[in-house]
Amino acid sequence: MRILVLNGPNLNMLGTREPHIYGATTLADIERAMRDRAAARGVDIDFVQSNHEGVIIDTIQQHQQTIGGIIINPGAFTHYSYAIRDALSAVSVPIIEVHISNVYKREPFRHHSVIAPIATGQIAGLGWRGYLHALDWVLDSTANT
Ligand code: CA2
Repeated sequence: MRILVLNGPNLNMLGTREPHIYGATTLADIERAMRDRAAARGVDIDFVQSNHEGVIIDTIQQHQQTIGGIIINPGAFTHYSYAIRDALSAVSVPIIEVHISNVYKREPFRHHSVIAPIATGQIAGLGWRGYLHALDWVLDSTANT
């Protein structure tokens, strides 16, 4: 099985600024941890980051026939991208929305996700480990169904 892990705008900057919000872990660290966990569980991951809405949509469309789940941190697109929501809506695999920070403790504009209503579930505020929990959940739920 392959799992697509998608990260949206500015997440390539993790670990360089705002460590009080996002921690000191870089996106490369997260990718390494996820590849290790995926290998331990016998699955492959495709790990993609883009600052561009269209690239995220193209990636979803290109992978949709070959993946068993999507783990996505859409970054600020979370709060307003109906285009990414529509692309995800066309996919029939589990979709987990991940946020490193607890968006509900932050500015009001971060409290609303246009992705959440079409996602299988959401993890927010558990730091970079939220990605690993999302991966475990997708693999556990797929194994039990
Ligand atoms: O908490 C999250 O994971 C977010 O998806 C992160 C997004 C933010 O717009 C969402 O509301 C919540 C932003 C990521 C920006 O990350 C940076 C990290 C370090 C330096 C600059 C940006």
